[in-house]
Amino acid sequence: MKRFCANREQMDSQWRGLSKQSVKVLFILVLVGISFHFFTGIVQAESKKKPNVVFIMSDDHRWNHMGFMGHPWIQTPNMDRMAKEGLVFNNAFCTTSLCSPSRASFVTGQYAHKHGVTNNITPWDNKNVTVLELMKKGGYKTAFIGKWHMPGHLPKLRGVDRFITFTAKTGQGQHFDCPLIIDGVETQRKGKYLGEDLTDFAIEFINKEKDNPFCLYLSHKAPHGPFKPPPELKELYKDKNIDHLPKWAHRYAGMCDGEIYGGVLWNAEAQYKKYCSLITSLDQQVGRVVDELERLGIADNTIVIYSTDNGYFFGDKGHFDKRWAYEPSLRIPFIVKYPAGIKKSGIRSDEMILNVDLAPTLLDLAGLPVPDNMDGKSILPIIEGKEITLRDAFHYEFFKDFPPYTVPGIDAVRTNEFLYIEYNESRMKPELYNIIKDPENIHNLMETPEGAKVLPGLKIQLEEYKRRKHHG
Ligand SMILES: [Ca+2]
Repeated sequence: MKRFCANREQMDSQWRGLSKQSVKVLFILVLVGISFHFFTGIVQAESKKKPNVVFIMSDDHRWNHMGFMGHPWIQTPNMDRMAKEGLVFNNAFCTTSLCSPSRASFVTGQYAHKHGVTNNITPWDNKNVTVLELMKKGGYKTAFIGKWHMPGHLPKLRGVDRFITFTAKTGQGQHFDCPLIIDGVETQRKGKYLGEDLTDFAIEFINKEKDNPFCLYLSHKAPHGPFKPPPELKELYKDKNIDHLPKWAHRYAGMCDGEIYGGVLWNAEAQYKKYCSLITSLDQQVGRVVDELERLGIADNTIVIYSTDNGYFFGDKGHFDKRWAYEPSLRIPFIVKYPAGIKKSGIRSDEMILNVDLAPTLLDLAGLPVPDNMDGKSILPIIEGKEITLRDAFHYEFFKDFPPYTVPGIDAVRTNEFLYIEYNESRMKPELYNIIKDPENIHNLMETPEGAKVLPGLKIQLEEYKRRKHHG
């Protein structure tokens, strides 16, 4: 018994001794385990963290008016840097070259004939589902900041944590002192320059949501007319010449094609320089957003896309503004900066991409399903360096505009080589151009041997587009 007790005491003592050692060991093991699990968790969470999205849209930015595109004097250092560090799409197009229809196409991924905003006076139907709504459902914090410019009442936009916009001048806004509707409350903004004001709100949103996946849709008015740059940039280009513009952009050009206002009364040269100054001011605002992402240390996992709603004529074929189905009107800039996703920076893609591709691309990026009723396709594989062909042609549509605009309804097919245009309810005859040989769309190939070779195929293609347009 004693022995037993002695043994027991010994055992107890040994057990107590062992117990202390074991507790230490266990404690260390648990600590190591917890730490390992904790840090692994962080790494996994970081690696699985959904990318943030910043889409910066401008208004009427002619596709080649950036320094990196070879413009002789325009200053766009921030866009140039985006191009250098990111990916530029050489062949990006809008499916309708007009503000409201194209904006609705960007935000819904659908053609105008589907989302219903066919021109600047047909109302936005709030049954339309926006990409922001889908991103919100997918766990993103979302904001629409800037120019909404859809006809009809300002919608109670679903799926946005912030909605800052304006209704001034029928949704066009104004570059100075533009009242904003901030989450439904109209607020005076005396002394503010719109581009800067919107960017301030964008930066505020980014800072607030920097730890969440967020999707910011920042929609600028610039460089849309009236061309009113900030005072410090007003004279920036006064000593530059406009020799690089098409001859029709010069003084008397506007007298052709009924464009007297654009060419003569409007003083194209002075207006053009202000337009370019506006682009430079826009570039500064783009730079502020990109810099802020870097300052916050979230630039790597944030995709920044810069584009515009439609192209812009500056005297090409005697036209100013947009709407027509010619190259300067169809083409839009499209730059992507996404350090974590782009395998090789500073490259150009020749893939044909469209405004309707934005929404499916963002959903794809977020790992969310793309609804069947979206017309666009995700360009994410191209961004990630995969060799794929999305399409080799697209349908351009334009719905008859209202007075004083005289542009008729248009259906056109644009392939990589040809542009075939038909006009609706108009006496204007079809036109056909070889894009490669004739990028300025001067030589109509209708009723020529070259045209006769390709016309049948293009007509079949366009008929198919029109069938889908009218019958879904
Ligand atoms: Ca526009």
